[in-house]
Amino acid sequence: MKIETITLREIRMPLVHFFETSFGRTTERRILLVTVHADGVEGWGECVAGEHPFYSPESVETAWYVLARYFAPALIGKQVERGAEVRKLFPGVRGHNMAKGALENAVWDAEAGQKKVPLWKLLGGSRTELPCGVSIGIQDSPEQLLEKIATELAAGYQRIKLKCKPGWDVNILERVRAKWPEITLSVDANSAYTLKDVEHLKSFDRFKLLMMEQPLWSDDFYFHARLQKEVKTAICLDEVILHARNAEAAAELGACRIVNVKVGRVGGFSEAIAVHDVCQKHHIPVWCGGMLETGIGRSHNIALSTLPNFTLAGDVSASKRYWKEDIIEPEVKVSAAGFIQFDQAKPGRGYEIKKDLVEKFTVRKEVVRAGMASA
Ligand code: OSB
Ligand code: MG
Repeated sequence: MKIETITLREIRMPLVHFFETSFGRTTERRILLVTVHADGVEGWGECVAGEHPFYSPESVETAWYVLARYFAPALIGKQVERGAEVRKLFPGVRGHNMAKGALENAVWDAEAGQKKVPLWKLLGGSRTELPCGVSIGIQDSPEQLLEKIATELAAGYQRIKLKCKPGWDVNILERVRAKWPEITLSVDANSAYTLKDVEHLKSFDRFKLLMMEQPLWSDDFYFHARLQKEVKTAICLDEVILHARNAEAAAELGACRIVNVKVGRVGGFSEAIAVHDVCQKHHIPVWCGGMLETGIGRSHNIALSTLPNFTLAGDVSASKRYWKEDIIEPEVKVSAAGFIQFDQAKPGRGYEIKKDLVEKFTVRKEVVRAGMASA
C-alpha cells in the first residue's frame, strides 16, 4: 500500500457519566483520531492520550505535535505492506508511545481492510470468548458507588474494578464486601501510594482482591517487587509497562503477578503483542486495559484481547457505558453472561465508522500529504 495522506482530527465527546481516578475527573473526552489513506483503503487509529498529561506524560496536544511534525511525514509516500513495518520507518523520537500507537494501528487497520481479513486474525488471535469487566471510577458518595456496582453486576460484567486512593479504599471495600462477599473484585490506585503505605496496603489482603493495579509510582517496578513480597494480593502493573523489556524486567524481579496491556501505552499492536508474548513466557496472565476509548479504539482492544494469554476479564466494556451514541456501527455490546459479542468473520476492524457523526464531533483537522517536509 502506498500511504497517500494521513488525516489527524480531534473530536470531542461528552461521557455519559464522569470518570474519576486518583489523578482527576473527566467529563468530556478530547480524542485524537488518525486516518491513513492508502490505495483506496482507509485505516483508522485512536490515540489514547488524555486531555491532560496526568495518566502519562502524553496529552492530546503532545500527540498532535509529534504526529504532525515527525510520524505522519515519515510515512507519507512510503510503500508499506504491513502494520508491523511502520515502527522502523519512524524517526528516532523517544517516548510518545500513544502517538506512535495511533498511527501504527491505523496502518494495521488498513492492512486488515486491504487483505479482507479480520484484524483479530491478523494480530494472531485465537480466543473467541472474551470475558468483560468494568472499571468504576471514584464517585461522589459510597452509596452512589454501590448503586453503580449493582447496575454493572446486573448487566452481567464478570469483574468489578474500583478506582481507589487514600481515603477511598478500605472504607469503600468494607462496604462493597459486606454487600457482595464473593464477586471478583480488584482495585486500581493509579500510583496513589508510596512505601510508607505498606502496612495499609497489606490490610487490603482481607478483601480477597483479584489484584491491586499500579499502587506505587507510575515509573516504578523495582519497589513494586518489594511490595509484592509483603502483600498477598497480586500486584498488576499498568503505567510502568511501556514495552516488552519492562515487562520482562518486572517479571524477573517479581514485581507483579498480572499485567494490564494497553495498546496505546506500549506504542501500538507490534509492541502489545511482544508484551503479551513475554508475559506468557513468564506465566503472567494479561488483560486488556481501557482508556475511555470511542468505538474505534474499543474495536482494536477487542481484536487484541483475542490473543491466547488474555485470560483475565478486560476493561473493554460496552459502548453505552461511555457514550450516548458511539461513532461505530454496530456499537460494542456485551452479552448477559458478560462476554463481548463480536462478529468473528467480518474483515478489518469489524465495525463501520459513522463518518457523519465523526464529522459532527470534529473540532480540528489537519491533512498531511506528500511534499510536506519531514523532520
Ligand atoms: O488506569 O486503567 C486505568 C482510564 C483513564 C486512565 C487510566 C485508566 C483508565 C481506566 C478506564 O481504568 C477503563 C475503561 O476504559 O473503562
Ligand atoms: Mg490502571
